[in-house]
Amino acid sequence: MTPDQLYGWWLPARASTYAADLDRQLDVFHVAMGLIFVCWGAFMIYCLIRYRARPGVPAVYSHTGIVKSMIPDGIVLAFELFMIFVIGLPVWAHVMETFPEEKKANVAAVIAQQFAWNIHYPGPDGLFGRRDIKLISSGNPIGLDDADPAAKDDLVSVNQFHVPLGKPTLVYLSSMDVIHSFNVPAFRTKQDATPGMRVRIWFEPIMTGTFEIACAQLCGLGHYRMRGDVIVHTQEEFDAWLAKKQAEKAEL
Ligand SMILES: [Cu+2]
Repeated sequence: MTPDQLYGWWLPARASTYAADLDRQLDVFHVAMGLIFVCWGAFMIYCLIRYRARPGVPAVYSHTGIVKSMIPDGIVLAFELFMIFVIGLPVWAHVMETFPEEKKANVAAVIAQQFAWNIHYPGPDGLFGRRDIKLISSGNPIGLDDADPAAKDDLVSVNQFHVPLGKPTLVYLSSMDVIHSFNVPAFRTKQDATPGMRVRIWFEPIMTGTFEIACAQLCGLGHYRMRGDVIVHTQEEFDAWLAKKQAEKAEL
């Protein structure tokens, strides 16, 4: 897909398994809110006309009928609760609380910093090497401890997040400094990265291509340039990329 096709004048293309579900929520809620807006507006106009000031008709100050007047409120409230808990919650739970199994997923850690996305892949052993803030340098942006055996096969990239098609990617998201927000609009993925916390998020792409990562939390002067790419490969391409990177690392 060209960027024009990906990011048109409306929502971006739906490039993950849950994008369509979330978009449907957006549509349903907009229609429902529009309906409530029109109904309340019509009711207000009705009241303005029905109870307008007229010569010879005195105002009536009365508290009778308060229960009856609560009925429309109750109906709207029940409708809103239905929308949230019956329509909205299952999709929320699917996206935010139903995680893919680590064994069956592509696993990576994303460490946000002012103003870049560091991607840490555990390598073939599936174990993340130890990270130490004291080891951070320009050549070692995440402070990976090379003395740790689990770190030997780890890969690190900056702003380029390579993932395979056809399986979910599980991300351990954290931040080194301030609050950032990991946002991939085409996947409808968005999660704050908070210092001191490591949170899990996941997505499963449904097409190959390059999809923008944006920081969705104003995080400092360079916020605007805190962008990266998720590059979705076929599994074969992804394996080849991993092998190439491993070979490059072995040469160092
Ligand atoms: Cu940021």
